[in-house]
Amino acid sequence: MNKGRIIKGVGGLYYIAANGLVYECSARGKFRKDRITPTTGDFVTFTVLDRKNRKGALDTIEERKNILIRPKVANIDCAVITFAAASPNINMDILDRFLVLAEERSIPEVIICINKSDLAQDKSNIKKIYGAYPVVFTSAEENSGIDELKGMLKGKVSVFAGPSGVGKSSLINRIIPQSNRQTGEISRKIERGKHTTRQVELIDAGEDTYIVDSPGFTSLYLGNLKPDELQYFFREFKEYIGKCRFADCAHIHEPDCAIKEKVGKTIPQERYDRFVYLYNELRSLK
Ligand SMILES: Nc1nc2c(ncn2[C@@H]2O[C@H](COP(=O)(O)OP(=O)(O)OP(=O)(O)O)[C@@H](O)[C@H]2O)c(=O)[nH]1
Ligand SMILES: [Mg+2]
Ligand SMILES: [Zn+2]
Repeated sequence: MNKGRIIKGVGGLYYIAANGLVYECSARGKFRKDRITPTTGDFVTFTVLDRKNRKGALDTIEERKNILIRPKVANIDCAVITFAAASPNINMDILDRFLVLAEERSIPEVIICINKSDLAQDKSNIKKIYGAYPVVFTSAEENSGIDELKGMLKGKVSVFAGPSGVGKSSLINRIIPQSNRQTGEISRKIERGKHTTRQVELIDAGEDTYIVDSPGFTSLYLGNLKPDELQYFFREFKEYIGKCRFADCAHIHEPDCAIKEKVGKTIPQERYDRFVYLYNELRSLK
């Protein structure tokens, strides 16, 4: 029995990386019976059936620590939420929603990456507002900030996510030159023409480091979230939750609210305002 990790799945075959080699494996029938679909990122055990041609059979899947739906990938260590300093401009609404989703999905690390820093200075105070997260400025065009970003991803599985055209694939090409990701308008045209599910792949960056590219999105819905859960997904609130006068404090209008007391101090006003906005949105959806 061997241990490995699924790096991609194509037409019922799974490519499993183990000890520096990749094995092509078919899944044994029991997964279908248990309604478990092997997913990119899964830690698995498998049996080698043909050592020379590196073929095998997938036996078991370890319990997942987290899973994303789009792109469908499991056991992520890090999400790199990518925006452009300009063209397109930073969309704070999408940024805030994505941060909430990343926390809700239990992704241990979240990095905010502002690409295209060759086009504009940061006028958005990103570092001040989002000080709870590491922020890195890059230019895939000028090859700046790439080493810093690469250093932050070492030894992890990281998913690049963010709006279309911000330079996710361009950054991945800089970090892993041999990855040859499609970039620019061509990639989007091809994408729109496709109706099949996209292939999700862990791209090997060496040294136990993997990167997942994903197609851009234009909006994000927090659909299934309950309004009262939202507070747990604002990292800035964490140490104050449970310290309000009322145990069920919503941190909106209540007196002696430990969160509101910190707004403008350790909790940036902008983040609190966004919490109130999203809280009201979730309530109106109920
Ligand atoms: N000026 C400048 N342009 C960049 C930079 N990075 C990427 N671009 C350009 O921006 C365009 C979009 O880049 P992509 O890498 O395809 O963007 P993406 O985020 O992968 O887009 P989707 O795959 O559609 O989600 C391309 O024309 C790139 O050449 C940068 O740092 N500076
Ligand atoms: Mg892309
Ligand atoms: Zn409160």
